[in-house]
Amino acid sequence: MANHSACQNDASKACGSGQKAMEERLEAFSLDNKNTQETTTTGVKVDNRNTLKAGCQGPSLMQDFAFQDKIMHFDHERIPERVVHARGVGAHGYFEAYKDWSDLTAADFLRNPGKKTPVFVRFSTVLGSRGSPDTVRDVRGFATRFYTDEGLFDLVGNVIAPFFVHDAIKFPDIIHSGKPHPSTEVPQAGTAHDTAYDFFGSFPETIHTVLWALSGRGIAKSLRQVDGFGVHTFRLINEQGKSIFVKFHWKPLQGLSNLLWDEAQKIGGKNIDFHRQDLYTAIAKGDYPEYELGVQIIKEEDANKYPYLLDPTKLVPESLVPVTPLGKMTLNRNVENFFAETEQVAFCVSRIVRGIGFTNDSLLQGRLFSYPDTQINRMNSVNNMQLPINRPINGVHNNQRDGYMQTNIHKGDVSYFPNHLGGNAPAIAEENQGGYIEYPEKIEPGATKIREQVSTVDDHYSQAQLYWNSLTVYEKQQTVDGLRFEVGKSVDLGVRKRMIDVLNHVDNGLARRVAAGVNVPLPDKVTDNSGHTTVGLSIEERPHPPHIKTKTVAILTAPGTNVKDAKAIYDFLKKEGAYVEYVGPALGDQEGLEITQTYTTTSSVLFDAVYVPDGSEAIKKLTTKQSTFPYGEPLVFVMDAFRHCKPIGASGAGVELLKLAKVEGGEKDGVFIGEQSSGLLEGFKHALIKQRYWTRMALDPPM
Ligand code: HDD
Repeated sequence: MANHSACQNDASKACGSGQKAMEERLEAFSLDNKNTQETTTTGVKVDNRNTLKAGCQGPSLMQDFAFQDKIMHFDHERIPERVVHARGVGAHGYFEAYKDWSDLTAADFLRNPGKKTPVFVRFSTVLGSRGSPDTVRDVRGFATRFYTDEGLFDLVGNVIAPFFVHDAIKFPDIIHSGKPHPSTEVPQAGTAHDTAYDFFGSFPETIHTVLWALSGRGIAKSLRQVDGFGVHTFRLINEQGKSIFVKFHWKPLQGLSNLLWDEAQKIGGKNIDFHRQDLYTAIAKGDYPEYELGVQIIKEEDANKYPYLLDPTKLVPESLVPVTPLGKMTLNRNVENFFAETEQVAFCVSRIVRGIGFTNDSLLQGRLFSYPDTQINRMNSVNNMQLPINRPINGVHNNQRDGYMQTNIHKGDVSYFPNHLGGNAPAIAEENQGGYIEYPEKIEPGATKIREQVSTVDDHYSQAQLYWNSLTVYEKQQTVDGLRFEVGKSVDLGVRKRMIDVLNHVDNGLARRVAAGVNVPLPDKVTDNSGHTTVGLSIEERPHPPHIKTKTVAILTAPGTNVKDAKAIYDFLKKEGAYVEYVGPALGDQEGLEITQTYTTTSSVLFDAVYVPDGSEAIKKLTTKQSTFPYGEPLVFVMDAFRHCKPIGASGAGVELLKLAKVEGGEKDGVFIGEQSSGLLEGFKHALIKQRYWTRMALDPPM
């Protein structure tokens, strides 16, 4: 039986703080059916295998309470999916500050190095519905809840630094334009259609973010390898009441990576849960993902150096304000129950703790209303914060009462303040008694109520240029390819022309390259590209960690594979922490090799690298068209890996397969060939660290 203990209300009293306490609290609500007998929701033991009928073939009886109990609950099992960010995956973990940051903030979780503050993170795509594929091109959400000893702090960010629009009142417009067409509900989970590009082309403040989403940033390879951004400028306020502006950043210690568009689409068919499984697997195997939390700090007196500071369509370049790392988050526990935790977690931008404050960014201000509102719609009650995943760890005391699904039993008759009857409890927490610190921000003197946008928003193009200019040639090519696909899916010529016009204001070369692919006349130059660049934006230039932990490698085999050669590479990679699988024609034991994937169950897009060991009999089988491989699956495996710029290796007779798959090049191109796998181990490992050999990518000829 579940133990709904005293943790329910005052968790701090009953359970203490920290990740252990958080686990115990969730555990207190967990239910296990082991060694029990079936009951109704009222606890009555029943046999509910058959409905109650008047005779075996007779009419069902209204009085069948066991049937009603079961079916009624089933009928109500779903709650509305999130209107955006419906598809997501969550994990638990903890955050630890690197040092005492009291000079910056009064926030407890940033002032106590060594203290582990529990966190829950949910990654998501934006546009798709709950069952949509993980690898669609989209912005991804990166929402983190800190269960601090001073209440919940929800940092609800994205993996892309800027946002499409600067004013929350435009949010329904952009989302409606990106969602499937209302007439047909097609297409699912992406912006490659007319209405999205109609909006982007008509509202050029979106272009900076559109370029991020169309580059590798929109097709993450792994959620363990994405940056996170708070997007808005926030305030930190210290105990002395001094405030600074900050931009929050998460930087993954696993490095950054992205998929190629061809790869992303194929994975979408082969394994729609690609990102979820990647995260679950790494955590289950103890390869805990880590992300560093940092801030760009802008002193209040320097704010006017960055006139776009409160405009979320812009970022503050890291070349001007570097990121100061504050601490590290480790994700170390998978959820026990997807619905209870990942689905019911109710992130709200307005959940903030002392030492952190909002700014006048109008997108942020609008979000403060939208999130609590949407959670009431999803959970059908203002009491959604009483759900186990949503309860603050430090206990809740106030005079709020009642409402749907109230689970607390409040004592006494006093539910107002001030009160003599209850000794004026709960007492007011002044700012100097641990209460939330309201920063006494000055309001613009003589300001009038006005529905107008701030002038920095009018500069749509300089940061779009900054982003474009900061990409490598290969990243630019991926962005052009992405745009050709997406704009090319717009049937309406006017939509395509307007989009090319917007791109032309960023960079004429970019616009001409895309135009050439979507049947729009090549535009003349209308603007000069400033040529400005900044650091931290390119995925390719981000250093990779010097190990191959969690890298996935397929070893292609068939009966006749040289077992010694295959085992040498397998054992080496496994020892180095990679996730290695033997792929063969059938599952199970194959001459001493344990085959865990077949050429039907998997494909090279699901791996980081491919290796073909020696064994002439096996290679004959893998390369000859026969009933086992009617479409030359092993060759396609290697061809795809080559096309997607992944490391490829082969030893002995395995080299023949590479030749037939038209794999060219040597070690500098990521192709490792030798007599025996044991001679290639270190080289192959370094290729895996490098991840991709972009020089294999076909670039546009100069136009
Ligand atoms: Fe939002 C969900 C991120 C602008 C309204 N948003 C949601 C989630 C993330 C973001 C990560 C999913 C949270 C989860 O995992 O449960 N949203 C952002 C970012 C934005 C942004 C980084 C710009 C900086 N959002 C934004 C605006 C509005 C909303 C301007 C409305 C005015 N967002 C919502 C919402 C959602 C949501 C409707 C849907 C489901 C939910 O809240 O829980 O309230």
